[in-house]
Amino acid sequence: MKHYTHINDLGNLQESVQEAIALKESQTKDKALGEGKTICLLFFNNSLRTRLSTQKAAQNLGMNAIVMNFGSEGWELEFEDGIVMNQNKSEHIKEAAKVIAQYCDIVAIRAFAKLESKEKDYQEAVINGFIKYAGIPVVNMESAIGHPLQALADAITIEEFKTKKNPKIVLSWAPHPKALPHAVANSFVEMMALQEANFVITHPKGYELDAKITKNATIEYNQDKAFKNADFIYVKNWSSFKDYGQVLNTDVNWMITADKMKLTNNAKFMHCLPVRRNVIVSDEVLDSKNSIVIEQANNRTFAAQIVLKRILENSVTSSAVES
Ligand code: SN0
Repeated sequence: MKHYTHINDLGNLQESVQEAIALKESQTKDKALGEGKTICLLFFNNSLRTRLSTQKAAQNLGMNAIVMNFGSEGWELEFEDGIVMNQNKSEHIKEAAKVIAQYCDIVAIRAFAKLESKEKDYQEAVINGFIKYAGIPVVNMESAIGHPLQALADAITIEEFKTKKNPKIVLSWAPHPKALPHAVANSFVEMMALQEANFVITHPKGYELDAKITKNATIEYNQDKAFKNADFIYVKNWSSFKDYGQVLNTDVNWMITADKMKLTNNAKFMHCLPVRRNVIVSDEVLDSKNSIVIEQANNRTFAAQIVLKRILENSVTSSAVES
């Protein structure tokens, strides 16, 4: 694997999930693989889990990690070609990416959707700019369209907690005061397409995700119906895709409560975090023994470690071929 921008880059998902679970028993067994190698983590947006777990994963593999909060500390980057840079943007991606690539072996990037223009967000200018100009492996730590590290951690968590071969897994929208990106939901749907499960998406009308991503998924607009006999409830807010970036609905009845969870088959509750208590989910559910959000967050380390390991192994093989 050269870059990790999408869950499909892994190849066989189940193999990666099993390898990640096995890794938990001996986290530093591949320490020699990353010795003398450096990863740069560039954040254009806030982070807690992604930053710490990816850094931890890199350290488990013997790598050095350099972290930069690019959004607040970097020069504002220009991504367009041939532009006269006489406005507020100080540095072009061409120089920035090439310079950064000299300091590290892998670059990992977080650059959320701005939710102002679908066309602009879908260009994925930041991540694609680095792929184009850096010439080193690029890892997606949540881009405009996807969050594949989260999706891999989710797959690991489901594998660990499922009690039957074909569990019912529900992705539910829940209300939020801010307009949030589609990335987490998109990658979850794409990951679920690679799993054996009875998968249902539930959200109010107007919150349909990109039809290209949900093309084979079942959508149920009645949340109560969707929750019936569910084994996992995965909750996430996202803004409208059709009315791009708009908050159309803040109906509190979509919040996940203990009563809603009673409709399920004693389902596990999942959320990528950070989560707004008593807006997305009631305290009662989040604090219940069925909530596995902390275990889910723990799996971010092993998801990142599998991804970095695959990239490091690939670079060892490609340099052996070159020499
Ligand atoms: C991000 C999102 O994509 O929805 C990151 C999730 C991993 N979440 C937020 O921005 C939540 C911010 C908030 O104020 O609740």
